[in-house]
Formats: sequence, C-alpha cells, structure tokens
Amino acid sequence: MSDFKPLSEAISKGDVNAAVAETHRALEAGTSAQDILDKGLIATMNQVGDRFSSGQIFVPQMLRSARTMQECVKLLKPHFREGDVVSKGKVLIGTVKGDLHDIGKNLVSMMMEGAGFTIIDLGVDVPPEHFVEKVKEVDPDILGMSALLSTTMPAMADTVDALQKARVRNKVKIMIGGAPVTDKYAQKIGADSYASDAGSAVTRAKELLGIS
Ligand code: B1M
Repeated sequence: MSDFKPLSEAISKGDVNAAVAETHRALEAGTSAQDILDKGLIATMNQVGDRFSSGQIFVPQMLRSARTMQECVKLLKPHFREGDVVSKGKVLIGTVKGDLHDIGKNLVSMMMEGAGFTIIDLGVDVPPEHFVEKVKEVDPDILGMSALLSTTMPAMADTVDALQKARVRNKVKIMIGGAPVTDKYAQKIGADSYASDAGSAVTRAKELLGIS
C-alpha cells in the first residue's frame, strides 16, 4: 500500500513543488491515478475542510491547498483517458452563480472527458441566464451544474426554472452534484440526475444518454 503522508502534508502546507514531486513519485512507483486522487488528494482536501470548519486555518491557507491540489490533478489527467474515441456526447458544465469552488467540477469534467465526452466548461459563478444562452448556442446533450455551498444550491433550481421559461428545458438532460447536493434535491428541483462523485458522474451521464 502506498504512503500518501508526504503528499498529504505537502497539500496541507500548500507546497506545490513538493506535492508535484510526490505525485510523480507515486505514479512512477506504479500507484494508480485513482488511488492518488481518492486516498491522497481528495482525502487531504476533506481534512483541510475540517481544519477550516474548526477555525485552525483560514481562507488563504485553504486556497493554497486547493491550488496545490489542482497542480497534482493536472498530472493525473492523462491517466484517465480512454484513448481517442468518438465523442459520447456534449456536456456543458459550470459552477452555479455565487459559487467559486471548481475543483470538484474540474474533476468531473476531467473524468467525463477521459470517458469520451466533449466538455464545454463555463467556469465558476455562472448565472442562470448564461447557462440558458449557452444551452441555446451549443445544444449540449447534458447540462452539468456543481455547487459547494448550501447558499448557492438554490441557483440550480433557478437555472432549471430559467431553462423552462426559455422553453429549452426539454432539449437537455440535467445532472447536478457537489458536496451539499443530494439525490432528493435533484428530484425536488426537476433535474434528471445526481452524482455524488466524478466516477459516478460518468456512469450517470452514460445512463442519461442510454450508452454503455
Ligand atoms: Co470553501 N467551503 N468556501 N473554499 N471549501 C467548503 C465547501 C466548506 C464545506 C468548508 C467548511 O466550512 N468545512 C464550506 C461550505 C459550507 C456550506 O455551505 N455547507 C465553505 C465555505 C464556507 C467557503 C467560503 C464562504 C469561506 C469564506 O470566504 N468565509 C468561501 C466561499 C467562496 C464562494 O464560492 N463564493 C469559500 C472559498 C473557498 C476557496 C476559494 C478558498 C477554496 C476553493 C478553491 C477552488 O475550488 N478553486 C475552498 C475550498 C478548497 C473548500 C473545501 C476545503 C474543499 C472543496 C473541494 O475542492 N473538495 C471545502 C470543504 C470540503 O469539501 N471538505 C469547502 C474536493 C473536491 C474533489 O470535492 O468539490 O465535493 P467536491 O467535488 C466532488 C463531488 O462533490 C462531486 O464530484 C467531485 C469529485 O468527486 N461533484 C459533482 C462536484 N460537482 C459535481 C457536479 C456533478 C456531479 C458530481 O454533475 C455536474
């Protein structure tokens, strides 16, 4: 079993060089990219979140850890590719209005891209009207929304309403996710699907489009 302690410490401290070196080391030692992601990177970010909640660290430290994690994720990206495949479908994705968290959304995008979907990423703090405009312009198969704050979750419902008002709701499947989001909430706001993590986002997306 791999020792993720040095990687975890580097991410906690926000030491990009050490974290990148540790990620390289783990890959070279044959550790799977999935294990590095789950047991090294995501597990550490959860600890960082707990330290923030308990007042041991503040936003600047959390941000440094987040940036460090993003650099490590870049190294893992090529390992999640299934190869050059014909696109399984177009996915328009973004973090909802008022929300700046993008690590989870980026992981979902990366996994979906690796599984053969074409990703159009609108970034963070995306207002409902921008989602609507892009749905009309891009005509995606799936619209993915991410929210990490309980205060920004209602923006998902607002976006579904805006799509309805613009008469484009039925043109696209809607998938939502993010730490405070639940299956029940997805049903409540009329989304088509909820995924709890990046791996299941790929499975749910394939289910939505009836592909394997
Ligand atoms: Co923020 N933050 N943050 N933060 N932050 C949380 C979310 C929080 C839980 C921390 C805490 O208090 N314990 C808390 C939210 C409380 C709540 O609302 N319930 C919080 C807060 C309060 C805040 C601020 C308000 C702090 C402040 O300013 N006082 C502020 C808000 C800014 C804003 O958005 N307007 C803020 C700011 C930040 C930073 C900018 C410093 C930074 C974000 C940097 C960035 O993303 N570029 C940050 C971070 C890093 C976190 C924590 C520590 C980590 C989030 C993360 O990246 N996790 C977080 C605590 C935590 O989650 N433990 C916290 C790793 C990531 C892989 O997981 O995003 O859950 P996650 O994504 C998963 C799944 O959820 C799912 O798949 C992903 C991969 O498996 N998923 C989807 C996500 N989107 C999906 C979409 C899908 C399907 C699945 O379909 C489309």
